[in-house]
Amino acid sequence: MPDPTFYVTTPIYYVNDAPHIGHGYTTTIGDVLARWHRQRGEQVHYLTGVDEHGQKVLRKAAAAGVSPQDWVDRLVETEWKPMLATIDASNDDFIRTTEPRHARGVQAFWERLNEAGAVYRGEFSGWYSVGSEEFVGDDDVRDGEGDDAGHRVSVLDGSRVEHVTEANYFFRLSDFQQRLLDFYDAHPDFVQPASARNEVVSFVSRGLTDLSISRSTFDWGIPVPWDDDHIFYVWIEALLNYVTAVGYGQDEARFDRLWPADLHIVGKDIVRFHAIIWPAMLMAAGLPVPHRVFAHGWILVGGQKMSKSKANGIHPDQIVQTFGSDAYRYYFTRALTFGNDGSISWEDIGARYHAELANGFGNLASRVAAMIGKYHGGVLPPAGAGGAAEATIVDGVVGAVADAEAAIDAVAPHDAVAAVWRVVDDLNGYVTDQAPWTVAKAAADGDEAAAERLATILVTLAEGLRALAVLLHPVMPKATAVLWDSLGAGDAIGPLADQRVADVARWGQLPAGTRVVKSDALFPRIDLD
Ligand code: ME8
Repeated sequence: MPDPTFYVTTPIYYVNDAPHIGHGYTTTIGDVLARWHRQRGEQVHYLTGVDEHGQKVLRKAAAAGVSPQDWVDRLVETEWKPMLATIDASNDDFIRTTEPRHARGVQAFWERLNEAGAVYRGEFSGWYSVGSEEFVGDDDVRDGEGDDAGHRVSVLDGSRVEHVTEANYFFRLSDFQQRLLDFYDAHPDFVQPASARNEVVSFVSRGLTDLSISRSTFDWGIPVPWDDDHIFYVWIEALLNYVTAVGYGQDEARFDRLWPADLHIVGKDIVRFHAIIWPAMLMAAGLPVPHRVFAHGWILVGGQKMSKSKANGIHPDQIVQTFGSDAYRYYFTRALTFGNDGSISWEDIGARYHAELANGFGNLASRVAAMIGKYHGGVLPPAGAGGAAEATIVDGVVGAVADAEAAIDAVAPHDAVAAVWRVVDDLNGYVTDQAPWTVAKAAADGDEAAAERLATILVTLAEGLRALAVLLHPVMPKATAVLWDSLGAGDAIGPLADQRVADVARWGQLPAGTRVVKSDALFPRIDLD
């Protein structure tokens, strides 16, 4: 049996501008899930990338006085790829929609739908929002206010709309209403969380109109193969990145192995595209539909949605430079409930950094290594028989693993970290309760039972840290690698990346004689003034 595959994606982001922590957020959560699934032994494929076509990018390039291709080439190299390194993303691929592999797959896909009669030629006359690259129905526009006075805006997201009339090709989306409703019924977990599912089901229940799939008034896009005067509408080619990146139309064996995707992670702004238009396109092509679309909420700064167009966009670099990439990843995974909106602030990041990372986890790691150094010369002793306190620690790890696994399956990474953090708290409580320094004094005075007890305590703590290094590796890859080395686990057990979640609670993996060396502080205190 080959290892099961887990194919997870982020949206592909528009390269009209630099990334901010909203993009960093989606990518971080995707990365935590990808790393966790790798630690289960699954064949993970984690895809992210950029959406390079559309009028938003075109206009930005024009305003900068460069060609759109030059604009995207520059931003991808100077901003978007570096962002992935900044947050320590472990994506397996990065797709750009200007790549030939994408254009070929897009053209093959729509050629197939055109030949199947799912496409017709018509005229579009209505509203278009360049901000959200979306056609907006007459009932969904209103008069703008403030800066937008004198313009019409979309009620969906407040972006300005323009009236366009152009010859277009249309996809018979309206044919799919019942099939989609039946599909949502048969697959209650397809769109999550419940708020997103309700939005989607009620939208489809009201009826669907056919969708314009081409544009004919500018030429920054992928050409429609059967009509040179048209390019594809940006969304209906962008969605196809999820299949063109894994071999659609080019490497059928690879495509069959990876498709359908297990999970599309998206922000709630784009759930309709992913849960209505995308499955309908796939159904029309006779292709399997992804297993799950999970929509997360907004990161709010000062109570407002952060966005590229507002001045409140924070770049991931700004946080990573102060706190490091591990703390960045930890904060966004732990502090926000995935699926809900959540406010962030520098004060909150600093408070969690010190309370949870520096004092809670980092201090535990350094105390344990220091005690093994002080009482046993940095060499792990053989453990004596454990008692009730040790059994509680082991049971706690077993429970944490089970709860974290369930949380990962439910796409609740915040709950997974909270479950693992119970082990941090248990171990800190265990140190206080067992007071190894007192036991060490008795052992030094020649009490043999105390010497054995001390050994048991130290080994229990080292094993507990070993478990934490594995369980927290998906969230904090750097600090856990330092901890792993400090525990001598690389030599004694093997590379951290090869450890399996299923083995974490198996005690006794660090043999007597393992050299434990105190590392630099995992999370040094930071002067936030
Ligand atoms: O929509 N909070 O690209 P985009 C949390 N190209 N997440 C946020 C956020 C915020 N304040 N702001 C943005 C597009 N995001 C299309 C996608 S996919 C085939 C095409 C995240 O650059 C969130 O994931 O506008 C949201 O869905 C995405 O960025 C939108 O990125």
